[in-house]
Amino acid sequence: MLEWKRWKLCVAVLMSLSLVVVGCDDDDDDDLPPDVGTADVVEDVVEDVAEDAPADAAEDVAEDAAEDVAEDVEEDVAEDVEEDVAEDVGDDADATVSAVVEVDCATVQADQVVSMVNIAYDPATFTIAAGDVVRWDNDETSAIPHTVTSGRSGDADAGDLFDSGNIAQGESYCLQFNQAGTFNYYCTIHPTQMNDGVATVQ
Ligand SMILES: [Cu+2]
Repeated sequence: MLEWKRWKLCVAVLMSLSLVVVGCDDDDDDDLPPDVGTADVVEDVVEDVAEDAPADAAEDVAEDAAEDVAEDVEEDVAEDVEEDVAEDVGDDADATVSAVVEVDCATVQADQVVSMVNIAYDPATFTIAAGDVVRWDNDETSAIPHTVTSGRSGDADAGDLFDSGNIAQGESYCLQFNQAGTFNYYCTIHPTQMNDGVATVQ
């Protein structure tokens, strides 16, 4: 009987020990975060990442687009400035060239007429306004040609600004003076008699 009692006592002790162990396990389980909670956290993180990803991508695209636009604008502005400068330079060059321009006597009204007769300009000297047109008529009674040539006989740059070439009897030559200044002219065929032309443009 003594052996039986001891055995029962042993069982009772073991059972109570196992209860303590089970109790400890329960306590440990309560302390650990529940599995469901962990899943929720993972889900939230995944959601956040998913939500942030499109936003980040959109931000990147917006940044890239802004950079591209800024670069394009810079390039366009630089190109426009270059074009404008080129145009202005071209305009200035044209303006210099167009200080005096040949025009068709048939299509313009002359503001000043100079007769070339008896191997002389009449009048040789005159004053006009900028933009005025001058017409030289060869009114010789015989076949004597004349020219209207810029400068004076012997000038190194004679004829550089304008040169009519031969104007035959009965023909005319027209020039438009677009800039103020004093413009000498002479006849290359009669450099002694006709070396006194002066067009003063105010
Ligand atoms: Cu002449």
